[in-house]
Amino acid sequence: MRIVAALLALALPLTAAPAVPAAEAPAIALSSVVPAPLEVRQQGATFRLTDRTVIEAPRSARNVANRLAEALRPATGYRLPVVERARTNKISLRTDESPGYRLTVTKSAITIGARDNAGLFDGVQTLRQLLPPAIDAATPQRAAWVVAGGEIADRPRYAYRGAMLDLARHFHTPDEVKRYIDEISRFKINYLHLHLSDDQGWRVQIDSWPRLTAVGGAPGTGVDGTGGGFLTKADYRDLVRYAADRYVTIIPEIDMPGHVNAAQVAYPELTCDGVAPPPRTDTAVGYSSLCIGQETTYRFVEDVIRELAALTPGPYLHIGGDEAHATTEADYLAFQQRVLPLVAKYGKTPYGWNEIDQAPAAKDAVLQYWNQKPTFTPVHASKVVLSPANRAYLDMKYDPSTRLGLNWAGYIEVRTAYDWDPTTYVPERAVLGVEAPLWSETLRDLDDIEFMAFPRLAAIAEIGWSPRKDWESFRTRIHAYYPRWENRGVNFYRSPQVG
Ligand code: TNX
Repeated sequence: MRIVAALLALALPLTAAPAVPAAEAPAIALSSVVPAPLEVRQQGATFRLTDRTVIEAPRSARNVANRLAEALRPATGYRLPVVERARTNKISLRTDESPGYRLTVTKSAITIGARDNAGLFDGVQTLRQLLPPAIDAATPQRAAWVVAGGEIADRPRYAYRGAMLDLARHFHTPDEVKRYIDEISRFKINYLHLHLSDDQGWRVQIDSWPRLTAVGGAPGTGVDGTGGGFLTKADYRDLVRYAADRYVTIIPEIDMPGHVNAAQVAYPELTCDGVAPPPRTDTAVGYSSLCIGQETTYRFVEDVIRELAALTPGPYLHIGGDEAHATTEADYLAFQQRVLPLVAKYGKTPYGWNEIDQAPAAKDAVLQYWNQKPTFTPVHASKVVLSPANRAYLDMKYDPSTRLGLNWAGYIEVRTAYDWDPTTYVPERAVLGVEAPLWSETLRDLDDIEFMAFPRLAAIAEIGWSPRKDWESFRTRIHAYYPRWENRGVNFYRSPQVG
C-alpha cells in the first residue's frame, strides 16, 4: 500500500489537485475480499490491466478463462483475448498443487493456481473483488484497473457451501435462477438446492407422471393464486449446465411424504381415499401426506427419483422429509426405510431435512439441520449441513419493519446471520457445510429474492468458507462491496448494522 501511495504521489502534478482523481484511487487491499481469504501477504508493485492484457490458460481451463473474460470485458472495454501462452501483461490461470487456490500479483502478471477448475474459479471470484467496483458496470468505465501486489493463499473451511431457492411457493423463472447463480457464485457458494415441489405447486417435468406439472405447474399455482409455472426437462438441463459452468452443483428436492398436496390434486390415487383434495395456495404446512401403505405411492416415488437422478450430475438428491405432521411416526419410519434406499439405487446420496434421521436407513444420508436448538446429535446419519432457521433462513425478516418475509424463527439482522458457528451445533467431523435456504411464500420476483438474500447470503458464505470470523471486519468488507451490487442493479438490503 505504502509503495502504491508513493508511486501515485510521484505521478501527481505538483500544483495541488483538489483530491486524488477517482482514476488514481489506491489499489484495493488484498484482505478486503468476502468471504475472507485464509492467508494474505500484500507486497510489491501493483498490476495494471490495460488494453494489451491477455488471459493465459491451458485448454483445460478454457471455461474459467471465458468466465473471467466475460466478467472483465464490459467495464474495461478491453479485448482481453484468451490465449494458451503469453509472456507478460497477463492474467494467467494454471493447474498446480495449490489446495484451494493461490493468487499472485506482480507488476507483470496475475497468476491464479489451483488443482482444478473449481479452485481456479474461486480465485477468479477473488480477483474480481480486487479490481475497482466499477469493474461490475455493464458499460465501459474510466477507472485505473489496478490490483495490489502480493499473494493470497486460500481454501474453503467446508466442502459444501449452499443456497436454496423455493420454486414451489412462487415459481422463479430460469432467467431469475441464473441471475441468482451469478450472484451467489461470487461468494464461492458451490451448491444450489432447488425446492421443486410443495403443497401449492410442482415445478419440474416428470415424463411418467405428466399431470404433476400440467396441473401442479399451471398458472395460478403460486401462493395467493399468483404466478405458477414449471421447468421443463430442457429448462432444467440448461440450468444444470449454466450452474456447472460456474462450478455450482444443482441439488433437486422433491418434498415427501408431507408437502404433497399439489401432487395429490394432479393424481388422486396418491391419497388413501382416492379423492383429490382441493388445490391450495395458502401458506399452511403439515396437512398433506402420501399414503404410506399403498404400492402406488412407491411406484410414484421411484419414478420421480429415477427421472430426477437422470437429470442430476451431482452427488445429492434431496427428498425433503420435513414437517410431516399428517403422517404417523410409524408410517414416517416405514416410508423413509423404503425411500432412502431408492435414492441410493439410482446412484445418488440421499439428502433430507433433519427429520429423516429418525430412520436407520438415514445412515448414509446427509441431514440438513433446520431446527433452532443449539445442539444436535444425529442418531443415524454422520454428515450434516447446517441451516439453523434462526440464523440461516434468508426468508426471515431483518426486523419488524421488513416488508417481505416471515418471522416464525425470529428476526435475522445481518449480524445475527453472521455470528454463529457450525461446530456449536455438531462436532466438526460431522459438518459437511452450511446452507442458506430462501423460502418463497412472500417472494414473487428477483428483486424480492435479492432483497432477502443480500447481504445475509454473504454472511453465511463466509461461515462456510473462512475459519476465522470477525464481525467488524465483515461489516467493513461487505459495506465496501455495496457499490458492486449497485453497479449490477442488485436490490440488496442496506442494513443499519452495516452502516
Ligand atoms: C418451514 S424449514 C418449512 C417450509 C416453509 C418455511 C418458511 C422447513 C424444512 N420447512 O415449508 O416454507 O418454514 O420459513
